[in-house]
Amino acid sequence: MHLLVINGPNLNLLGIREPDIYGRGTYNDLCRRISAHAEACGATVEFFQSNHEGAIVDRIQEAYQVVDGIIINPAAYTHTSVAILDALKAVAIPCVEVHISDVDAREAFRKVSYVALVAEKRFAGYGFDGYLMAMDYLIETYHS
Ligand code: CA2
Repeated sequence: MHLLVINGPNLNLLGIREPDIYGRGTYNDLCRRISAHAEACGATVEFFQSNHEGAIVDRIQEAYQVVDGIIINPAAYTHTSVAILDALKAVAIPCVEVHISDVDAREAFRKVSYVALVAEKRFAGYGFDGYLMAMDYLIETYHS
């Protein structure tokens, strides 16, 4: 199974600020943990991080007929982006939404998620483990 992990704006700054909310691990630490888990599961994984909505839309479109599952933390675009929602709908690739923090326990605006309208599952508030849980879900559900 070939998976794409997409991270949205400012997640490249993980470990630099707000460790009480997002932990002390860096973006590279996150990618290393996901890669190790993918290898243990016999899956392959590629990573994409961008601070730009259109770049994320482009990357989702490029995944069409190439990628078997998408794990996405759209960060702030979770709460605003119809464009990312539409791209995920268009490619029709099984998709799981991940948030490091428990978005439902924070400000009211973080309770809104456009991506939730297309994602099959959401893991929020589990820190980096949420990405691994998303991977397990996709492998259990779609690996034949
Ligand atoms: O909890 C999550 O994973 C979020 O997607 C993170 C987003 C936030 O806008 C969402 O509501 C929830 C923000 C990511 C910002 O990442 C930072 C990393 C280091 C320092 C500051 C921000």
